[in-house]
Amino acid sequence: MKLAIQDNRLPGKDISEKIYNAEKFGFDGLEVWGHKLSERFQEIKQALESSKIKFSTVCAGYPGDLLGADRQTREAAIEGIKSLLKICSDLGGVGVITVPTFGKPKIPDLYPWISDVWEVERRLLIEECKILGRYADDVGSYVILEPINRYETHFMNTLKQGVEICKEVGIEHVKIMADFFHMNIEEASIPSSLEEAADYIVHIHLADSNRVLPGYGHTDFKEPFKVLKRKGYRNFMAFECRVPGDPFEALPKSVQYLREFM
Ligand code: LER
Ligand code: MN
Repeated sequence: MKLAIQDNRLPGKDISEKIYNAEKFGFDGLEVWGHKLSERFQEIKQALESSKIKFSTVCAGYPGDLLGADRQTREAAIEGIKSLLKICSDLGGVGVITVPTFGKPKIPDLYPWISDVWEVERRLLIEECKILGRYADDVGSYVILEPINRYETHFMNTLKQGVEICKEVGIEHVKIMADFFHMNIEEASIPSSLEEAADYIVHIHLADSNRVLPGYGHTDFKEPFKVLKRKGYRNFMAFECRVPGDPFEALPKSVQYLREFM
């Protein structure tokens, strides 16, 4: 179990200073947003070379929409994710966080073929994940499907729904992640859900119940971390949360708080 943080949560005038601060605060890894990542590739690579911080993950930021209504939108997402998978692999990271779609369904009701839109979306995503998964196998970084809470998407809200998709895709480099903020809304029990999905989890996002730093809300981290330890989880857990007050105080404090349960 290693702690990472998204670069936009870190203080610092540029990526080198942010990475320097991340190391000082006790983090092991860095997650970055995928938008225009090719333009930032060199500076990130260089900054990481003089630090103990490893590259963790790319968080979305690709164009299009995997469950968009037209082919152009879906192809843009597929090509965008492929290009991020390659960059992630070149930076030595785990994979690219992929949210199938945000908001309401865009695919029309296909009555009388399949009138359940969720089923059309599910089948479409499986085919897209097969294309992405074959490419991901080749470059060696994961397509990381992220279940998101119901207020952000109608599609794939729980770890179990994500695991079902991975099983149907059946390709090594298509897996899921677990985000503590979304799980706090959608899962009946965070430890039990982690336990059941453990074999498919390759990444984690950390936030407290209010999406502030761990330690600032009412989410229990002790029991879930026990499960992850028992299941042999070795990958990153990246902070995706608001940092209140002075980051030089709040970030190391939250790291220390979590380390007690790790
Ligand atoms: C969105 O709420 C989220 O959790 C991110 O990881 C994906 O953009
Ligand atoms: Mn997340």
